[in-house]
Amino acid sequence: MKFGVEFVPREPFWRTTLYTIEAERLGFDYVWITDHYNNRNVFTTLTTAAIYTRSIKLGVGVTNPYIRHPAATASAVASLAEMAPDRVVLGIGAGDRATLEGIGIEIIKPLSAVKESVHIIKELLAGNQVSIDGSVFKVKSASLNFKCRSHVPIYIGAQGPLMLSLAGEIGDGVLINASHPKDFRYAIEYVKKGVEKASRDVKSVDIVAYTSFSVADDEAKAVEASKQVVAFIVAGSPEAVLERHGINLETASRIRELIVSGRFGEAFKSVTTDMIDAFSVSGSPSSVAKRIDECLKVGVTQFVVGSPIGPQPYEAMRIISSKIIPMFKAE
Ligand code: F42
Repeated sequence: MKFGVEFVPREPFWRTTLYTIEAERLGFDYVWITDHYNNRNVFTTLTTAAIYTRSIKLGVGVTNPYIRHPAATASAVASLAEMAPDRVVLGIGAGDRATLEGIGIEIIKPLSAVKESVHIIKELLAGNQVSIDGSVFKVKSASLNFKCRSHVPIYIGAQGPLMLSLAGEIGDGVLINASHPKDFRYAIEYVKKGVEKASRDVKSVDIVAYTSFSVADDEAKAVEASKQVVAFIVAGSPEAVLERHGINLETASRIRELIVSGRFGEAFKSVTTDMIDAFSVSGSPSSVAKRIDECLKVGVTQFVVGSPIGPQPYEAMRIISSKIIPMFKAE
C-alpha cells in the first residue's frame, strides 16, 4: 500500500510547504493538492513544494477541463516535471459543480470533456502535435515548444459509474473520494469494466482511496474532529449513497438545511456515529489501521489521508508515520 496526504491550499504557502516537507520526511509517498480557483493556486503550491522536497510525488488532486484548457494544463505539468522529474502526477476530474457555477462555468458533457482532455494532455506531453474535433474541445493544431522531461501519469478523479469506468479505460490511476470499503467495492467494479473494455490489467491502474481521515491516540477526540467534514459530505451526498450506508434520510436532510442556512454548529452536532463510520476513517491508530486493511482487501492500492487528518494534523501525520505506515509497508 502506498500512502498519500491531501492538502487544501487554504493556508499560507509556508504552512503547506512545511507540511509537505514533513510528509516526505515521515514516509508519505504522495502529496495531493486540491484545485479550486478560490484557494491558493495548485501549480504555484506544487512548484514551491517541488523546490523544498526531493522524492515525494507531487499530485494535482484534482484539476478539471473547464477552469483551465487542457493544453494549458499540459504546459503547467510539463513545466513542473522539468523542476521535479518523475515526481509529477496529474489528477483531473469533472470539477466541483458549486465552485464552477459560482463563476459562471457550466459543467457540460463532463465525460467527454475529461476523455478529450486526457487525450490532448497525453499527446502534448509526448511531444506530439494534436488536432481534435471533439464534442467539447476543438483543437486545430497544438504542440508544446519544449519537451516534457519525464512521464507524467494521469489519474482521474471519479465518483459516477461512467467516470469510474473511463478511469479504468484510460487512466494511470483513479482517485475515489470515499472512506468506506463498501464504496470502494462499488467503485472498483466500474473501474474494472473500463479496464476490461480497454483489455488492460487492473494492476496497471493505481486505485486511490481519497479519504476523510482523522486519527489521534484518543479515539473520542479523533471522532469529534471529523464531524465538521462529515456534515458537509452528508449534505452533499446523493440519496443512493446515503441509503447504501443505511443513513437516516431525514437526519441527512436536516443537516443539509442547517448548513444551507449557515447554522453550522447545530449541523455538526447532528452528525451521527453511523455517518462518521460511513464517510470518514476516524479513530485511534488501531481502529483506522483496521479500516485501511479492509480497503486494501477490496483492491485499494494507495491510501490518501485527507481533511481533517486529525484533531492536530501535524501530530496525526506523525502517528500515521510511526504507527500505521510501517504495518502496511512491511507486507
Ligand atoms: N473537484 C474539484 O473541483 N477540485 C478538487 O480538488 C477535487 C478533488 C477531487 C479528488 C478526488 C475525487 O474523486 C474528486 C475530486 N473532485 C475535485 C471532484 C470532481 O471534480 C468531480 O466533481 C466529482 O468526482 C464528481 O464527478 P463524477 O465523476 O461523479 O462525474 C459526474 C460529473 C457525473 O455525473 N458523472 C456521470 C457518471 O456516471 O460518471 C456521467 C455523467 C454523464 O454521462 N454525462 C454525459 C457526458 O457526456 O459527460 C452527458 C451530460 C451532459 O452534460 O450532456
